[in-house]
Amino acid sequence: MIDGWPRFDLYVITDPALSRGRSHMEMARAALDGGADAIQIRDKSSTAYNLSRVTAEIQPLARKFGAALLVNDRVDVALVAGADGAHLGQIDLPAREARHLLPKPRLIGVSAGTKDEAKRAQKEGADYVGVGPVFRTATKPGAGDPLGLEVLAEIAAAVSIPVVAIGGINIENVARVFEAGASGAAVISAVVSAEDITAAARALKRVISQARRAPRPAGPSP
Ligand code: TZP
Ligand code: MG
Repeated sequence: MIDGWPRFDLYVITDPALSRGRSHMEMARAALDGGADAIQIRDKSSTAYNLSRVTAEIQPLARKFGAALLVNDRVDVALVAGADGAHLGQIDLPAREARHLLPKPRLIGVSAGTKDEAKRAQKEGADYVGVGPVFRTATKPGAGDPLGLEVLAEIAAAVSIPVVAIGGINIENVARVFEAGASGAAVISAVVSAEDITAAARALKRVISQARRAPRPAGPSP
């Protein structure tokens, strides 16, 4: 496991529904070439068999790039495929139980849409929370209304584990999620639907690096 994890400046989710026909491996390779720090394999329609094979194939590549590889929803697949971790929604296995199957230093991420969900995920041992949708997105129709940057900032202030913002993030708005206190930006369409996945990831990474260097606006004094 790599020192300093989880550092998820740019977290790219490979969803074949939005990939213009490109495979998980093609998406992952191109995103890693563009500087993605983490890859999540997300495939709601795949069999466990295929998902575990694809994940096992991508893992050595992610390792070579020093990036984390996570599997959406499926702790079992992450485990057998040797992935670095799993990302779990509110209806997936609870983080505390998932941790028995994926002991540290493997990573467990949990989706949270409220402060309470984020705090519970932290208490249950999650390594990071995915918070969203921050902006409006057509990618996940049931994801609900956008939280907006203020709620993102409130959630980020309420937990000490990293907050990875998700939902409708693109080159125009990515800096704002870091200004709001996120430590990472997770994207699907802005990268995997781009004609040139590597260029899209690289451009986002450049803006993220600038945003990280910019001083944070002073918050309320303690
Ligand atoms: N969870 C909350 S919003 C979302 C997920 C998986 C979709 C993010 O996709 P996009 O294309 O980056 O808006
Ligand atoms: Mg899920």
